[in-house]
Amino acid sequence: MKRIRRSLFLVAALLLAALPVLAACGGGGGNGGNGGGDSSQGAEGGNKITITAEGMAFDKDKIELKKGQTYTIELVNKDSVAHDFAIKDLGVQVDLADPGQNKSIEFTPQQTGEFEFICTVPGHEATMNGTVVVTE
Ligand SMILES: [Cu+2]
Repeated sequence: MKRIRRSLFLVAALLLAALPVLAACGGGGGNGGNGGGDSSQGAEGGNKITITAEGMAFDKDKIELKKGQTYTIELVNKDSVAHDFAIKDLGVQVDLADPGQNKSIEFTPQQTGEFEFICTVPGHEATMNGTVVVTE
């Protein structure tokens, strides 16, 4: 009896000693996983702006950007006539996209404020326009 008790005590003591080590390992692994998820989201998720042109209109009338962040602006032309996309005050000009074409540029806003975006094809600005809002 005495021997069995002693060995049980030893096993219990060993388990208790090992628990903090196991807990520390588990916590470290979890944090590493979270960090990886965040960084991949920043690279792909928020920085692509897709603007679709269809029926002589853009699908957005407001685009919100952060100063100093780099964006890819993609114009998707689902209309039956050619369109482009420009923010003249910021020097942004996406090339003319024929029907069914996509055109894109990279752009990093360097100033805050509200700026008008339009399609520069003559006669289109009346229905193809909106506002870009750049904040800190
Ligand atoms: Cu147009």
